[in-house]
Amino acid sequence: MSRLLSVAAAQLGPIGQKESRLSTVNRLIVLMEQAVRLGAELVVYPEAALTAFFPHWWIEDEKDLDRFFELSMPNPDVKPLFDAANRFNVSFCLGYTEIAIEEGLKKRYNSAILVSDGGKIIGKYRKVHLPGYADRRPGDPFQNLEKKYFEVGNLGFPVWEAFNTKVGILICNDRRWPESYRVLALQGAELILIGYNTPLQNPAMPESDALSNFHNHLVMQAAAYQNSAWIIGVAKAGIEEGVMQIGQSCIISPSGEIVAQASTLGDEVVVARCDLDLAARYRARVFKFSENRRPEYYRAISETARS
Ligand code: CDT
Repeated sequence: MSRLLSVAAAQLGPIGQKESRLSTVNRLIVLMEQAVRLGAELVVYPEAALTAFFPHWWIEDEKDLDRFFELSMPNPDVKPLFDAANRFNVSFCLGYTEIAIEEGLKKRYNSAILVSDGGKIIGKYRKVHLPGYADRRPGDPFQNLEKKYFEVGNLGFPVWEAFNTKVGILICNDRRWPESYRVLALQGAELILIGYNTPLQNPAMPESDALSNFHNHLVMQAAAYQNSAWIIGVAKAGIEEGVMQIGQSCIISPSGEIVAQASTLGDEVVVARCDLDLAARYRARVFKFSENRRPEYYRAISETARS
């Protein structure tokens, strides 16, 4: 008997700066319902799926900043999504921005949770690779201030047993780093869930703007193949508060092929039936990590590498 899992990439269009949590959570529930009608057992939402992607703006006032963050999960605003998951008997992965009090100090993270079909949190990941800057770039068409607003994630790269497999989460810029996928795959992850908010433009390197969509798929398709894993990449797309964000949400097989892809830049669901045994087959027959990797060779290099 194959291990089959139907997964939905639930892409979001833009979220307005002033859009209420009620409105956004309703959109997430509509997408969940569509996904369930298409047979999905797991629904994957984008990075920071409850708000506009505020790291694109310089925000000085702490109260203004706080309104983009969640203090607990599920909180009363987000509870209807958990209730819907319970009602529809479907699991979900949700990106959101989090305030945590640690040793009496207020910390901010760019986080994502995996929630079971009973509405229980299975696990949480906090983004490790934070792009951009901590300072303002007045000449840029928009800001990229993740280093100002977030701490580097302190939960490592966890993998959870669920859906008859092992699952890991990455968040946006993490997907550009081969190490992110590798540490999940080495722990046995066969399914990797990724949400992103990716501007079409990179003010630090405008000459690469025409390749933004290509690079998005390049990194995830290569990683799916090299790590023998299913990858679900989900965008918040479209023009959000003046910033054009790429779409291309997709479901990628361990062969590296895209098996389902969104065709719009708005709220849209695509579903694919993922054969988890295909991940196991690629791992056993093509790569055999335990037999063929050469960690002793890599270690010497990673200990000295600086750039
Ligand atoms: N949210 C996020 O991590 N965005 C970054 C933008 C970097 S510009 C290339 C990303 O890697 O998509």
